[in-house]
Amino acid sequence: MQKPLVDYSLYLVTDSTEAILGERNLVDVVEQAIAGGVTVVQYRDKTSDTGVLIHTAKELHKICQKGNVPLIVNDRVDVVLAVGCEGVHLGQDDMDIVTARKILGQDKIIGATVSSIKEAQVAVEAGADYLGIGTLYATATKKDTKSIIGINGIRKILYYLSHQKDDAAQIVKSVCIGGVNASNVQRVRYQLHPPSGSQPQKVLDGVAIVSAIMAAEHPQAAASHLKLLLDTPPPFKVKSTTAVSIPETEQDEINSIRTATTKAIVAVSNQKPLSHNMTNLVVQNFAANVALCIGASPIMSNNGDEAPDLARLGGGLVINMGTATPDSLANHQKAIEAYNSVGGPIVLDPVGAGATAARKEALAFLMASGYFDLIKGNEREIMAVARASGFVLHDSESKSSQQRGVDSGTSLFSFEEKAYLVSRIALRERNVVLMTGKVDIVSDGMRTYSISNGHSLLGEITGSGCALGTTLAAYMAANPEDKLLACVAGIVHYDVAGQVAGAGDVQGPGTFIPAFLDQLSKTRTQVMNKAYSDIAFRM
Ligand code: 3NM
Repeated sequence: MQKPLVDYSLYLVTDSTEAILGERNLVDVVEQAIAGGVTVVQYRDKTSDTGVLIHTAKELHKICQKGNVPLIVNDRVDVVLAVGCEGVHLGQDDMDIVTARKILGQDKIIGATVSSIKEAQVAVEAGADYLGIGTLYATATKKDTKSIIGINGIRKILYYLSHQKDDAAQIVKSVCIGGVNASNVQRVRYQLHPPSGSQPQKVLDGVAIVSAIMAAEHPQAAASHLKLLLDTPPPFKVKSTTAVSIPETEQDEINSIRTATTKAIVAVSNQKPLSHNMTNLVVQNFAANVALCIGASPIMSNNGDEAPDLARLGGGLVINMGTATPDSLANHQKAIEAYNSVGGPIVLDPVGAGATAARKEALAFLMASGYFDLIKGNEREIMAVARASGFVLHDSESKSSQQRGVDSGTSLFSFEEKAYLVSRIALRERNVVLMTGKVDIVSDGMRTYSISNGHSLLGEITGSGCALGTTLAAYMAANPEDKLLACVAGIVHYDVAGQVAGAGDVQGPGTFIPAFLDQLSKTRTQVMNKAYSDIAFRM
């Protein structure tokens, strides 16, 4: 017998516990999952006696063979031998791979759980056929996982493997595991594929899933939905179809940004895109007024259940973490799924993300829940995002970046350092990142721009940062072909209006608000009427 060629794309790991399987029959559930398109099955049962394990594995093997899908048994080399199935999956505390290989021979598949470069190196050298890399995200299915390594931890292991000279590292297959479900599977795959034009790198061969299939009410439908998601490019990617070209000279670049900005402002006015805000009470009124003034259509709804209907209207969503609670997070999660599934742009505004442990957790939860086209925040907030994205900041930076309120505080970094951090996060998250401040820095990882318009009074009124999120959601919705330039246009519109309003006849923050709203609307009308000869913005 030859080692089977395995399609690892949708790898089901079973679970026989009450919490996941309930009263249902394991073999029935797995049979449905195979009918839905699962490509490999791992029988994982940590508690049953050997007799039960062998009996169940035999039953599973029959249906796997019928569906032409390999069966792998977790931990138990003896059960693999007794049943004659295709392979074994070994955790770090299980039998070592070399011994298992001696017992099972060359024709069986051996997989290994790894969560670090060192473990990956050991497993590959010992001859593992595939690696189960995790834990990607915290999961209720397995609470005693060693470490949550996130997208970045997985990326590091794949990067390490790509750069090894030996064949074993090149041919070893990989799946990720931990918290993968229908709402994040496309983003996980997308973020683990390097952007085109960058160095070639190993990509994941599949995703390993327990609860999103095993605990689903209809395992067949759940599996086929996941398979469809894996087989189709993510909607947030499909919508941005224009290839991004970078002009040759700086002047050409500025000119092209001016043209794009004018076009984007007109597009928002013409399309009146919905700006759906899930935000805190403090800023709702102001943000809704800002949306109207820039030409968008605001809706302030924190109810996740109506997000799917709203997402179909083609607008953008703002998730503002200002007053995050377990209830609001559950609503946010539903909305993220709804917008991600139709490719509607989402802005994450991690308000005060560095201030408390609860907010740091909320940020990690949201970043695991879906794909954000734009993450915007002040310096402290973006540093919290950097940490959630897997950057290791030095202790001194971490301590001094402890946020007190939601205000921005004094700067810790030079402009160059900030620009570098912003572009690195954008590259890692494969999205647009904006750090607001005296000078706004925005990047998609390839192109980084700074915009130094605006006015100090913008920092003295509540909600100006949140309403910029409202603006940018509408801008990205109306200008999906290049989200970075859509954001630049929105920032320019917003900041120039602030600059002109602040330079006018205002007495202070109170009179600044109406003057600012007037200017937002005037700028737009003038651009629409072509009366605005040139937008005087500084890049
Ligand atoms: N192993 P779900 S995480 C079986 O990190 C298992 O090694 C993990 O379950 C690891 O898909 C995990 O329901 C459970 O999140 C994954």
